[in-house]
Amino acid sequence: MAQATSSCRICGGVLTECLDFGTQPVSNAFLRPEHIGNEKYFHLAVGICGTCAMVQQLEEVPREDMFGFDYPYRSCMSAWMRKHFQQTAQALIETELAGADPFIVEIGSNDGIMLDTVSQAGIRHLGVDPSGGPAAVAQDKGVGILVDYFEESSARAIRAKHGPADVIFSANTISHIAYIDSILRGVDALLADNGVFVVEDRYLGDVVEHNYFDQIYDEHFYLFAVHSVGELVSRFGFELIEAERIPVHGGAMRYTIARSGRRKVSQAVRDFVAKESAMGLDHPAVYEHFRAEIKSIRVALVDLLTDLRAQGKSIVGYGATSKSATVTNYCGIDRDLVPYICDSTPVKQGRVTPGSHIPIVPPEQFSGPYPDYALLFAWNHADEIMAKERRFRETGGKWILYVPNVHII
Ligand code: DWN
Ligand code: SAH
Ligand code: ZN
Repeated sequence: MAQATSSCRICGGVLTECLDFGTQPVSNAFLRPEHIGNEKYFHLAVGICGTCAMVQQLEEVPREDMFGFDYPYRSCMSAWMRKHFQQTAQALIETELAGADPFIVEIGSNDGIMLDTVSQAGIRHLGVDPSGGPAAVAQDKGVGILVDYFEESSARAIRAKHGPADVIFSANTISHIAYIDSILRGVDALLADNGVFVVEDRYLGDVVEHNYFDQIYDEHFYLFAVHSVGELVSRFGFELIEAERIPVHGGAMRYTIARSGRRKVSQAVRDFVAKESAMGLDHPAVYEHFRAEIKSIRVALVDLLTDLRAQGKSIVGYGATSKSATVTNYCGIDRDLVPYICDSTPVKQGRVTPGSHIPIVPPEQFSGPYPDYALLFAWNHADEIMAKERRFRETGGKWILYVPNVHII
């Protein structure tokens, strides 16, 4: 049963525990085989605030354990995501960045997937990201990066050096930052009076509706909804003025935030808030159904993989995602069930997955020879990967997916 545990990081309200995944490793800590046994674990549990409705984790992993030079995620691995961020950048260039000498700051710029387009347009920009590995990739493309954590102090230093930002952009990052109050004070210090703070992140409504339980892992400290983001920003002198659905990562939202009273609030914001309330997203009861669904996915997936292996079928994983840490460790999937995972990220290859210790190999190994089944951990890139690996199905191979339920394609 759900129980009250601790207090909200944002407003101090009472948190009700909704989901408990037990002990989990740091999700992006892919390790060299010789380092097995030397891993960091934490307790992955999620609660909802009775006051501001923000869904958040109950235990915080120290930021240095998650991010740093070795952070292996490279946003540019997906052609779909490259196109998405080119379009996002282009739209900002034509609107908010159309004035004289505009300046944009990105929080969590990774390998420059978004700022590359801005930089090529000759617009003043600065990416801020503490992970030196992906930052070096961005710098090689000519994107300006400050290798640091964005927070109030670094934001003030950027303002002093470069002046106010017309746009502060952040995708799939501020939800990763437990100290989000410092982020918003930093935005307040850096943003121009009529500037906008644009945030993209996976949407809580989709996570609950489509059983995306693997979107819950250490980095996803907060799970945003329109209502909770509106409440959050209002505490720091801002207003949520626009909310738009975006077709990435299984279902996401773009939030546009301005200083309070500066811009008109769109009807879409009010409509989403009403819809979320009707769904019960702001109430712990909605998570009881989600919790039951997660348990049945675990049973169905492990049963399927075990049966297939007993029949002598070969199975490999595809996409060593951060999400796969929750799937493999919560379900108890190890290399006996899935002997290896194919992934196109060079820095992940030759390593093993955190906790479950499944080796990661280059995608070239997928076809040599094809397995009978492939477990698609990167389900959010299903169209792109299935198109790329079309010969797998043409030659009789089958994909296994586990969201919104376990099924075979
Ligand atoms: O929020 C986050 C998102 C933006 O990225 C971060 N917390 C970390 C990360 O999450 P993820 O690791 O679950 O992201 P992806 O984009 O689902 O990861 C896809 C993985 O699959 C990558 O390791 C690359 C790989 N891949 C591949 O092998 N072949 C991806 C594509 C598109 C491919 O064709
Ligand atoms: N924006 C990219 C990357 C998301 S991964 C995309 O959507 O694909 C999250 C990124 O946030 C990582 O590159 C990580 O290093 C960065 N990050 C984590 N904490 C941060 C902080 N306090 N300030 C800036 N970036 C941060
Ligand atoms: Zn709260």
